Amino acid sequence: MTLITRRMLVGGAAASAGLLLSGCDKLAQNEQFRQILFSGEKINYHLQRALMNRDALAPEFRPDQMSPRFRTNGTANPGTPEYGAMVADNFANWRLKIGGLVTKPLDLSLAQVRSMPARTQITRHDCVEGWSAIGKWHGPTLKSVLQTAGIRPEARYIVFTCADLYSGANYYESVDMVDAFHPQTILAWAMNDAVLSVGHGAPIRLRVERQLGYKQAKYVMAVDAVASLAGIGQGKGGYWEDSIDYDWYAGI
Ligand SMILES: Nc1nc2c(c(=O)[nH]1)N[C@H]1C(S)=C(S)[C@@H](COP(=O)(O)O)O[C@H]1N2
Ligand SMILES: [Mo]
Repeated sequence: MTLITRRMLVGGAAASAGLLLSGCDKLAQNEQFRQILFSGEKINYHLQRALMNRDALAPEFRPDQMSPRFRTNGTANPGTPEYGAMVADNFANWRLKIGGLVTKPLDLSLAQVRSMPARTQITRHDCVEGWSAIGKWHGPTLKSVLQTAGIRPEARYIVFTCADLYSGANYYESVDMVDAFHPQTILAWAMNDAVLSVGHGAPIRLRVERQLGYKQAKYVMAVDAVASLAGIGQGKGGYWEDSIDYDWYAGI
């Protein structure tokens, strides 16, 4: 599969070099072409980076297009005593820690996160398991939070550590700085005009709208800027990437 796809890609790219050079943006926007090109191979990240404008916005929808039902997936409640205690007091003692390669580490209360200037966006969530849903998300941009903390130049990735455990290890995810600073990347504390529910990741979850569902980390407890993903989990940048070899870059 990988070999065939690579051959197809290399052959295709060589054969249509002129086409790629002249109209790669248009081609990359063509849905069928994108599906062939970005069909889940490891090569996908580099190609996608080269061919697509990573700052482009994900489609946003009208309120009447919102899904009547937005299912939960993966963890629907971390179920640990620590998390249970936080739910019991409405996250009054919850703290979001922003650390790693920053000049000014932050320790934010939920009230502080909720008082930051926020973005609202209605987007489609696409899960690899074959379902999608359109929902409304609201929260500060990750960019504004990171700028408050002062990102150091060595930082290359942002790692999100979550409250839920899988076989004793925290669910985690990571993005590069392009996605971290993307205008639609937010730390959502509200969904569909209500405070984020436990099922959907209370009190905050990541929305990184140009990527697939498993990148949308729920129950975020810590946000760390790092120079490398080596030594975090099994080094592949996320729980599913480590455990069942999902692509780290899950661009859509
Ligand atoms: N902490 C955490 N985040 C997670 C998951 C999880 O199990 N734990 N599952 C992921 C997957 S596979 C999907 S599709 C979405 C589901 O988000 P939802 O429950 O709000 O629909 O969350 C993602 N983020
Ligand atoms: Mo998913």
